[in-house]
Amino acid sequence: MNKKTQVGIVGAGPSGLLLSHLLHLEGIDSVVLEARSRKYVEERVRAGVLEQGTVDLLCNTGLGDRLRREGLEHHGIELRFDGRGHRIALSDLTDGRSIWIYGQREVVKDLINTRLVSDGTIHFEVDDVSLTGVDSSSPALSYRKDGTDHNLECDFITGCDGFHGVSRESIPAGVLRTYHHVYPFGWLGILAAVAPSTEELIYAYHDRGFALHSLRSPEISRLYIQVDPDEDINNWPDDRIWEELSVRMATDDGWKLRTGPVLEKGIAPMRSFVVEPMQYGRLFLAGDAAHIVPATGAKGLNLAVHDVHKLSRALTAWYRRGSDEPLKQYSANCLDRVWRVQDFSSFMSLMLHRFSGDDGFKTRLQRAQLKYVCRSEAAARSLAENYVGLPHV
Ligand code: RFL
Ligand code: PHB
Repeated sequence: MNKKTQVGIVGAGPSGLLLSHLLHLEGIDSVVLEARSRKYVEERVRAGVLEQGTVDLLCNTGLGDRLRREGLEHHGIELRFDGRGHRIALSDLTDGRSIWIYGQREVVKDLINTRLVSDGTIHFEVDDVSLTGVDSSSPALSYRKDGTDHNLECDFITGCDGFHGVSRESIPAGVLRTYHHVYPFGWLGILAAVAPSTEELIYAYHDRGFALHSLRSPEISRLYIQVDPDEDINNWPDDRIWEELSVRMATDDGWKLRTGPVLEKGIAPMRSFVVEPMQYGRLFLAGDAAHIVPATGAKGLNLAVHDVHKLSRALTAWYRRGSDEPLKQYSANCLDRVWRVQDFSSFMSLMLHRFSGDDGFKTRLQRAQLKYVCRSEAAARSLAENYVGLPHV
């Protein structure tokens, strides 16, 4: 079957769905193709921290109702090491800016609902998506749905299909420059049905490795521990995870970690990855399809939101005024922020994780860094402004 749309979007993660929504607000038609089921994308447990700028954009584009009601605004985070906690007062250090705890699941559910209420087209469970003619003025997406082959003619294609997607791979060899760094650790993450043992996020540095206490709601906790990147999840029964978390987060004054039923657990690798440019002909890459940051800075989703905001504006300029300058600038504009965020995420990762084989040199540098960030207002302000999201990069 042959069909047409203005913008063909591959992937119904946060980037693809938000782009489709922003384009709709500008009167631009799009079709989203997603390999997985609606249930799968709505239940995938991932990000939890939204920057101020992400929240502002969602609220200003009609996606703020549930976020304002159920999201939790946070004004600080804790760095915990040597048995003591040190608060970084995010809002005091950044003229009142803050972060919000609102799960990626919820963002995705809100986006899917909003698109479907406005008669938006999202095809879930499509197979064999492939891109053709992206270096011409008539690119197309072919795919199979319920056993039928389809061809979708587009003005533009956007690759919002994450790190493992097909869009980036369809760009001829030699066009993209790839930067890839794999960190020598992964994160074992759990979602647990237990009230958080803390009001603010705790990033804990410990001889046995990094640990993080985050949350999703007053009843649901999200916690992580650093593990080897090739660790087998079967080595980690729930009791062992809770025990390890308690040890790594212990304080001298006897702080207690509440435990509860584990609802979900998994291990994620930590990597930094960027392709340059984020465009080839009429194909534009956004979000994890173009870049990955280690989760220690809580930035991947926020970066994806920034990309598609820029892309929606550039596409709007093309459709409204016939101007292709913003599209030409898209990649360079995004990459400025991508590299700022890579640097911040790398800084947080190198400061907080244990590196095997360290003879003590790295550990001493890490302690010096942690103490500096906690004692110097200038250093704390730098961490805070990056964590809440720099408004103008
Ligand atoms: P996604 O979410 O990977 O969505 C891509 C979608 O494309 C689909 N797809 C295809 N569809 C059709 N055909 C194909 N051939 C396809 N191939 C793939 C996939 O099924 C999927 O639905 O990318 P997107 O939209 O760019 O969004 C990026 C974010 O998901 C990601 O950056 C964040 O989750 C990163 N992240 C965090 N970001 C934050 O801003 N704050 C956080 O607190 C935060 N915590 C995290 C995180 C990522 C983590 N992991 C799992 C690495 C915590 C963790 C543990
Ligand atoms: C999360 O809540 O999933 C989360 C929080 C902070 C991070 C990464 C993930 O740095």
